[in-house]
Amino acid sequence: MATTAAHAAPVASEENTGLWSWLSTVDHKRIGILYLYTALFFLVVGGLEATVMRTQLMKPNLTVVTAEQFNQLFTMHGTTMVFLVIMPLSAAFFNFLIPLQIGARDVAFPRLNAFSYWVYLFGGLFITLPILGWIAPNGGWFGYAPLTTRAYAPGLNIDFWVLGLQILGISSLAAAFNFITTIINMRAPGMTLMRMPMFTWMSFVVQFLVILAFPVITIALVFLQFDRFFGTQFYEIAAGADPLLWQHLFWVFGHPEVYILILPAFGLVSEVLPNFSKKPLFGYNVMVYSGIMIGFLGFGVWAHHMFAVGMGAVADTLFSLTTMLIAIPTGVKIFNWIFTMWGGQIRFASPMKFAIGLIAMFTIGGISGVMHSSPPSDLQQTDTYFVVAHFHYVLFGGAIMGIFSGIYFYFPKMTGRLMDEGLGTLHFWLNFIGLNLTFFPMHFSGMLGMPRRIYTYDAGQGWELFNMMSTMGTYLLVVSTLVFFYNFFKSRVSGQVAGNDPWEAPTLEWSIPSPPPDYNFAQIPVVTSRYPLWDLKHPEKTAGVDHSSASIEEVTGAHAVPMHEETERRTAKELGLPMPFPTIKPLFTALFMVLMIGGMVLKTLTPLSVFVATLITLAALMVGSLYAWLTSPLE
Ligand code: HAS
Ligand code: CU
Repeated sequence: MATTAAHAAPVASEENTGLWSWLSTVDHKRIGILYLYTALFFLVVGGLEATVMRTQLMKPNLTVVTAEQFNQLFTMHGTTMVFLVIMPLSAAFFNFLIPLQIGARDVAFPRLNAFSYWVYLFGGLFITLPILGWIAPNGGWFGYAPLTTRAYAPGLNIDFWVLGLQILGISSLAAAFNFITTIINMRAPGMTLMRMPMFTWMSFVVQFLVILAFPVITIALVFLQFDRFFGTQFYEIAAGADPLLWQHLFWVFGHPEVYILILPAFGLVSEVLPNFSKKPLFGYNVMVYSGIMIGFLGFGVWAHHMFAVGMGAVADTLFSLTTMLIAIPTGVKIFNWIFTMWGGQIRFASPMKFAIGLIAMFTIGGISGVMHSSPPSDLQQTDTYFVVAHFHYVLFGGAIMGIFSGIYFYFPKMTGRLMDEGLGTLHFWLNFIGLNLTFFPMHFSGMLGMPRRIYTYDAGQGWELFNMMSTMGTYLLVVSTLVFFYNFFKSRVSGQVAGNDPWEAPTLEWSIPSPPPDYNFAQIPVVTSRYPLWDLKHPEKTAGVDHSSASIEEVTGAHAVPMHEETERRTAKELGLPMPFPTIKPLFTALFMVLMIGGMVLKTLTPLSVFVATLITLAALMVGSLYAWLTSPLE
């Protein structure tokens, strides 16, 4: 690793670092950091929920929580981890990294970006806080209607869920359009699509999955919202509704959603593995195409979540086949990562440990997925702990491991300091052992028939040992996460100073100071290959790699300006660069919008006149702040 004594201690990326500067920031890097901290906060919340559940299930017939409380815990654990932890952790990287990786000064719509974050924060609090009074959503993260209609779920619980997910969907959609526009329009000269770093590529695919999948759940939720609040009968079986309507809509969203969760992590490890093998990514083109294939196929498999509903042999067969097909592009990625490491100079630093952890753990989860893809096999496994084992291997062993890999890797770019290697190793091993101890036994308890979502069980069914192991594993995961947080906050203050490029990495983000100045690049780089910094510093590593997907003259009509490393730190003003004004208006628009949508809960609590008056007031405030936002100058 390049040592860093020569570099000065890191300075914050803007002169102003007070609270106000965070509330009003439109800088994509700061918004990324806000996403990171908020998602880590929700990780603690979701983790606590899981720990209480595992304590309840440690032994037969415990009474740590009631059945109703348990329902709320598993619903909120799933909802939190999917929508408030993994997606936003990915968003932290979209925000922080994409502009840096493509050589841009910001995202296409910086204020919309701030808006997305604030909607996420307020929406996340809206859906999470009710658990403090045990009135949280209790219908599972999939919220099956008609069980979630007013007739079967009269309380406020599901109202929080329906409205909360609507709010969070707005945040994801706004962000997706923002990143698609950014990637299409704001790449530096010479940064052709086929030269983009793999993280940006996988993120690009994910944004399309978001804009195609989220509208489907939005529609499903609008139906449910209308059934619950205004007496429509979209899910009312007695009135002729199809009992499977919700399941189809939910899983048409829900399956692409799982790839929305995993592809950013795949992108991150595709940055880490070449770096710590000191070799270009094996089969770059195939990696891009397999990511796109996963995205496409992901829309054609949703009914594998419904093999037990009796769709008939033809539908079951078709969905079984499409599901099996997904193993191919996914396997292609696994093998390409392994070939990337093959013959490389491997360094087992923390990011690399987690990346290799992903390869191993995700493969286990992927293979149990392929077992589910066969309907007769799935009928044995569905609604048991076997499924819980499957999706925790892909989500925790895959998505979370990949994100940890990314955090260790990009922490120096974000903060200017390195995380502690010893603590990182400890975190990795505790995490690795804890995760296997928690989730591997679930394959067995599941095969022995233990159903998902039960709050307790009787002794004598052969489940005791496996449940005890799972609970002990969970406690180990708590310890490992504490080690991570300790490392994170300690290194933030006193970690080794990193300098521009502590890992000797190949891509643009490592050419600028850490943390980067608010304008990112003093001079927009001209890119001539996929590995500009290696071409510059280690040409031997990229020798023989085909960089010729498009010539620089083709793209820019100009001759290449050689890339250089930026070391000076001047302000945007000194450089004469116009930067977007910070503004707090998107925060207010987000706040009033969340209050307006969330205010729907008043429908069953207050007289109609109060309800209508409140909603109209909040709508007026939202429109007012939106108007103020749209009419204020940009830069
Ligand atoms: Fe899944 C249920 C099938 C990937 C997440 N999945 C879930 C649920 C979640 C989830 C959250 O077919 C539960 C939802 C709920 O609450 O009910 N899943 C698959 C398949 C894949 C897969 C085939 N899942 C994911 C990823 C997730 C995720 C990624 C999140 C990050 N999943 C299912 C099915 C169900 C399901 C059913 C419903 C179960 C039920 O009854 O409820 C694939 O994308 C995995 C592909 C990856 C690999 C590993 C690498 C490939 C290599 C190539 C060689 C392998 C071969 C296969 C040729 C396969 C190394 C050999 C096969 C053997 C059996 C040996
Ligand atoms: Cu699926």
